Amino acid sequence: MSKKLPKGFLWGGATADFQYEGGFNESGRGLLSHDYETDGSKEHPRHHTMKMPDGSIIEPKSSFILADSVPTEAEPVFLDDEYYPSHNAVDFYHHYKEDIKLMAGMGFNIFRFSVCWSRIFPTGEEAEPNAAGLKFYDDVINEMAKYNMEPLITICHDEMPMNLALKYNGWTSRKVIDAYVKYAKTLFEHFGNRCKYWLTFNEINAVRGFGPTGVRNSEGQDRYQADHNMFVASAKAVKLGHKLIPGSQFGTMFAMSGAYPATCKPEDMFHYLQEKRENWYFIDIMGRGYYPEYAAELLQRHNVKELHMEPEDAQILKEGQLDYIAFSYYRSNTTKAGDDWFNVGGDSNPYLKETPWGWPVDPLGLRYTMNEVYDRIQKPIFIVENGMGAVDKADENDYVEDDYRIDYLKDHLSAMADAINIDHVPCLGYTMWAPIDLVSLSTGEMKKRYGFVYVDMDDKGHGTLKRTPKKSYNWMKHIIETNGSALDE
Ligand code: BGP
Repeated sequence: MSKKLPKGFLWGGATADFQYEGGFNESGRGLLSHDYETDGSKEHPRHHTMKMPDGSIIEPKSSFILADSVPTEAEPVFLDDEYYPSHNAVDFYHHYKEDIKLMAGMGFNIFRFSVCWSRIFPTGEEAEPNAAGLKFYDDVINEMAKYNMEPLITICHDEMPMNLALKYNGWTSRKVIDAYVKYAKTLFEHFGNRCKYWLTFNEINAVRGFGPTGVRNSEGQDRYQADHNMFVASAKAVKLGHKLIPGSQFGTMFAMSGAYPATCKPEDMFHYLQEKRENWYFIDIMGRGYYPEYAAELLQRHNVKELHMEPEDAQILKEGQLDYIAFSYYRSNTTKAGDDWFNVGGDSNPYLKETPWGWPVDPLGLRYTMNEVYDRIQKPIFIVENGMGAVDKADENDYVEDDYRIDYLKDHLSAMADAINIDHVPCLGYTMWAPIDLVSLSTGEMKKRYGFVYVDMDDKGHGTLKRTPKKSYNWMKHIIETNGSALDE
């Protein structure tokens, strides 16, 4: 079966503001929940730098995989001897014209980026948005329009203005729902005439803890209350967006790295079912518009006594259902009875090779996941992140021969094409993570590179920031110009 994709298929790349944009002191941007997060590595997890009332410094681990609780009395503090990658990232803020031109050179017709919430509302609570912040994204979108590239805007990618985190304990408070809806409304009114596709949140099923959700406690009651408030915020935004932008399409992005039972032992199979529900919980509520029956068992397992819901919430969830289901897919893992419920990495699979960061490579898992999500929700899907983090060795001209990345992408895109052409899964498009090298979310490293374009910068932010296309750049260009047919070559 040919790998050629349907006409109008959206081809592009995806990024997140605090990993890509920088410009932390520019255009009146306020502090963001990630600004106090250090770099790290696979062996040394990233952490926040915080000060206790007695002056002592604490370092709570900060990734969503390892999210330590942050004491109520701890205040964020910048330390001179720490490096904070979000401040400059790879400086898209000053390189956007060059980067968009490079993306257009590959034939992208869509570019997924996230708006930095604290660039629009520096504390999250201003009466009026920050005009200079809006102008930056105006400039970005207008630049994209020159190349007929449309935006896919992530309204909130694992972040919030620091003020909202500290003042309200992040998403545990319904005050943050109001702040988010006001922020989303500002984006709809300002960019709605140029943006049809929106994502209300990024990896909502995986985010937790202080950096991603502003919540000091990353487990149990607080985590699931925060999730409920995010469901309501998303549904309100979807409803409002549909009203303000005719023809708009809304998704939320879910982390959908697949899980397999480690064995066919019934206990492992049942654990697998329950672990899958750790993700379905989010997709079912947002994609179908109501809490599923199994939620009671799941919440009990997570020591949640009772979620606070307002009487109108059920109706809001029903009316604010997603139009499409977006997900990230990088890997799969295995699970067995007795494993932790929050098992992001999961166990490895003896049948699969792994990347240097231990992520199993499983292209068929992508086809499986596309089918599984569509079978269940019956709404179009959108693959908004997929890619391979690898150590690239650049030559003296900064050129990288990344055949391993080409292999990874070829196999995954072929599996995607089979899901679309053979299994008939409706899929709006594919945005690869991340077209230009940027800072890793989980480790804060630069050397975990994903891009088609090499950026001269090291793990501590040193380098010229010069952009150089890798071998995969021209390969991807050819795939896009043939709308997938070249995957057969
Ligand atoms: C997803 C996030 C991204 C991103 C990507 C790759 O979880 O939505 O922000 O970074 O994974 O992960 P990492 O950067 O940790 O390799």
